[in-house]
Amino acid sequence: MFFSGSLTNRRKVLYEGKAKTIFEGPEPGTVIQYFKDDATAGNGAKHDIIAGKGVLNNRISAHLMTRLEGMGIPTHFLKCLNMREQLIRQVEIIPLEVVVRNVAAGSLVKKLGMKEGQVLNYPLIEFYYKKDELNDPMVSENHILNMGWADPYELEEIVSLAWRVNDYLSGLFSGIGIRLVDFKLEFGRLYGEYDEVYILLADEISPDNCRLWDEKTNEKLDKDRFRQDLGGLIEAYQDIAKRLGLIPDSGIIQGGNIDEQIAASLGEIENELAKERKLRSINKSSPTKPWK
Ligand code: ADP
Ligand code: AIR
Ligand code: ASP
Repeated sequence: MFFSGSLTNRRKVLYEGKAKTIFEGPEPGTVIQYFKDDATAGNGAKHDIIAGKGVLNNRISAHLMTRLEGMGIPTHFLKCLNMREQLIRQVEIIPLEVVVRNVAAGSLVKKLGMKEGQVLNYPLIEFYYKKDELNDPMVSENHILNMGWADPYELEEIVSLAWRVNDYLSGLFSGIGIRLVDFKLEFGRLYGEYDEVYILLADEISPDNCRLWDEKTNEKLDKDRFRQDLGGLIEAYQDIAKRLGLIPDSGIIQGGNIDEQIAASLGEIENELAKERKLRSINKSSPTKPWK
């Protein structure tokens, strides 16, 4: 049996999202993030269930958040509980989607008539107001301050963290033959003992919210495979997991259902996970990280 047993059956749902469910956590200040197999696009207009997607996103996001944390970027991630769930710090989500782009694609191409694949002169940051009813409209820094979605200090911190995430992840993906075209981040507020605010990277970082192209072939290895009906989404996500070293090169272990196959393959590198946890506990004891 590959699953340590879902903890979520007995827990209260705090929020039912399109791709994830947030459950009450075991301790105050924590919640459980459950990764579903639902794939949506166009704010839910297009929907499908893609078996195994949640397992892969849970693992990929846990890995990337751990690596970012290792670089001193504060994140909400605490630990993986099982193949679909992770324990995270509960934060007050800042209602912004922070998009960083290195290469023109997606809505930038549509909006400005650029050629897909055109390398930008330098990375571009964009903000969208996170509001499904309004279709997440693009907003300026001025809107953010004017509406009070974040204060100037918070915004400065968000921008600085977004650049650092881009620098680090661009290098990490380049090392495995992948171009980080663009991605979307969410941030949240964690209140300290004296009501001081720490900004943490929240939500997920996975092929659901990054555009990842093979450096040599430009093959799309992300959710655009679903958005553009290209097929082969799971194979693409598995390729990312494999290149990140989360699935052995020999591939997915056969037998059982797709969850079990992916879980078994990921289980083979349990040692690596243990190493990551050790790294995290060292980081946690660091006095330079007051949010821990
Ligand atoms: P959506 O809300 O767009 O349908 P998801 O299906 O990904 O998105 O749902 C996950 C929800 O959980 C998102 O609304 C996200 O803002 C929120 N969230 C992510 N991380 C945290 C966190 N650490 N604390 C509280 N909420 C979070
Ligand atoms: N994104 C934006 N909203 C939801 C998501 N997942 C991500 C996309 C893409 C980047 O933000 O996955 O990586 C820019 O998206 P777009 O559609 O504005 O080009
Ligand atoms: N996340 C949005 C949706 O689920 C937009 C997208 O990813 O295309 O509809």
